[in-house]
Amino acid sequence: MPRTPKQGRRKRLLDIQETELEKLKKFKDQRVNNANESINDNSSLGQDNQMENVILKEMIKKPQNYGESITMTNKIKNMEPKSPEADLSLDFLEMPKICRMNIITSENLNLEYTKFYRENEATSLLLLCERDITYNVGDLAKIQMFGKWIDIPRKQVAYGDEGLTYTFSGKTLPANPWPSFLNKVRRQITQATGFTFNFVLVNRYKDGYDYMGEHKDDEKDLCSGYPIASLTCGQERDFVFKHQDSRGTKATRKIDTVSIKLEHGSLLLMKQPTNSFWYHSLPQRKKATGVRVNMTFRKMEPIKCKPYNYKD
Ligand SMILES: O=C(O)CCC(=O)C(=O)O
Repeated sequence: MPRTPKQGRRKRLLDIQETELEKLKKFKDQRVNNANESINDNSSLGQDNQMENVILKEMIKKPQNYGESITMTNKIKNMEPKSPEADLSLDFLEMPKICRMNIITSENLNLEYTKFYRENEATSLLLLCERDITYNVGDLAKIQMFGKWIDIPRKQVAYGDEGLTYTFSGKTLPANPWPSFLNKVRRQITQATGFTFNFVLVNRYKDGYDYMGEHKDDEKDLCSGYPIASLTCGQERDFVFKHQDSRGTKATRKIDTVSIKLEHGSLLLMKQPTNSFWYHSLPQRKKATGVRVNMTFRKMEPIKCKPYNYKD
């Protein structure tokens, strides 16, 4: 008997989950083996290899090239956000056993980059985001640019500890309570990096037409000098850093732009003094067709957060 559209959609979702589960089982076993092998192979790591999670740091000479591109899953295009049929579990999000941080530097640029989640986990996280995140609309989805209020060219929402807000581009965003899956991601990033975070800004780019313009994350309500951890899932996109002295028509020196392809499941740590000297942006890439969700985990200074006023 032919399926109704609803039954068809339900079947597609079940198929996706079944395949993901099978792949995950295989991948989980393999990763435990790999992790054990790598730890055994690196006996010279000293104390670190006694820890449950090992952080390795590697210097990258050429920051441009970060491996094969990931074709974004088309699955989510068929999936309705908050679909009651989708029963994704947090067990998908396993802590990486080995975290190899690639160090990317230039003048006053201090970044660390790693493929944090494997493909399957990153896809599950993306599916969870697509299902469970409700993005801001109306005034909360506008920012001020050259005195005019405009709709942001993407979707955005913030989560964090009670009472925190983030004020930028003339707008104060309140933190919604942590959903459990984002709390888990936050804990895992802390375990891997050693840094704690009390706030996350989530940006969703429906395709390569959505973007984020050049800016610095140097607002007063951020804990000064503290790193920002940027986790990406979905469509791979270029993330571009430009030194403030080398920007636009008023450039006083030539400093090479640093462009990083942020892969599905990747983690970028922006450490000080990067945000005092470098602007960053996610430019349009019109050939990119997939959805991308980015989470920037931040540490806000509670006493510096503006109270949220619903008239803001
Ligand atoms: O989506 C991205 O990777 C850009 C995020 C970003 O620049 C920000 O949240 O300040």
